[in-house]
Amino acid sequence: MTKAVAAEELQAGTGRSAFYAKIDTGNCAPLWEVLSDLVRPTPKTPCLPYIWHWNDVWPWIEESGTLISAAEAERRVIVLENPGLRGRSAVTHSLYAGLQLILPGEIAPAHRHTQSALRFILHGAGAYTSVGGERITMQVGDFVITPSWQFHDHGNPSDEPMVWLDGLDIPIVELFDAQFMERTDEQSQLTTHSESHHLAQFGNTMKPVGFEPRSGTSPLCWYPYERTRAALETLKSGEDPHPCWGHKLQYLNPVTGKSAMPTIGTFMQLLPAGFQGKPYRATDSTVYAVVEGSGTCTVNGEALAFGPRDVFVCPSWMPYTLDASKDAILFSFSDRPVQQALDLWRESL
Ligand code: GTQ
Repeated sequence: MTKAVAAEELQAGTGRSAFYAKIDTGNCAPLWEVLSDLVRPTPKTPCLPYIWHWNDVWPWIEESGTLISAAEAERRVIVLENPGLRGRSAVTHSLYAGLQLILPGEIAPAHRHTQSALRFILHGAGAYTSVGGERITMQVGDFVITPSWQFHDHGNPSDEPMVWLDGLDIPIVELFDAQFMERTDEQSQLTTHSESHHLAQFGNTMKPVGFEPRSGTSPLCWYPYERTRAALETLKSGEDPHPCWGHKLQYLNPVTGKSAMPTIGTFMQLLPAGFQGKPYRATDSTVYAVVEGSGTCTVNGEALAFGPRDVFVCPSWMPYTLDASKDAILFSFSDRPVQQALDLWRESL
């Protein structure tokens, strides 16, 4: 091939497809065809803004209770699948969410897995989860942690159905192919501690002398709503709300001062009635659950009107605003601690 012909071919791009086909047989591919998709000026996510209204999903949750028991299902959960990620059991690109129903008298048997889980209680009172030898009876608005590789079982000795939002790092653990899970013969674990033992140990900005953390997850597995709500009310009466997020607190591991869970950041915020938030965006796609009040989240121009027990998603880097018509209290979670640990997290406001 002469130099002149080579230059012409180069210009026209002929000969490339034959080359691609040739290297394809050896599991090789040309970067330049995909580079601009791989290394982008700003984030691109398959995750879409979406809201699950409680009134729409509650009949389906109830119906699931007539079709399968908690024992047979192991966990009777309606998975919240992001419309941009259907079939992948993902609420955002990195996290999983579902609505778990446990009926009076039921037990969801003990198991453990490397995935970490959070429970955020939406409906009912009196069901418990046992974790680390402590049986935690849950109320609406409580945030409960199931740390990685800790046995946990759930039960409902009350006389009403209970529903909570499960948030797990399933897609993150899947990315690393680091999944393990185990069952045990015992249906429910022996309880060695009273309900508020860990709260007494770690819930007062103190810790037992001699305590050394064995993992990054908070040794305090239960953050009762009563306390969180009281804190937000105090902030509301004592300071101006932040222009984007109102009064917002992050749940912490009281021993390390870091995020309560190593892979999932968890937050609770109060938007005072009449609040009209300024636009905000961050690289952590965020799942919100409404505890009280109502308002509108506008994501990329799309208005999501929310009320109690609704769950909605704000995807990575899409600007969104939060407005409240009545005092609104929102729980939220995202992969922020993972992004921060990897020097990836960014926000703009
Ligand atoms: O409660 O252990 O929503 O293992 C998904 C997987 C809940 C649980 C889910 C689980 C659990």
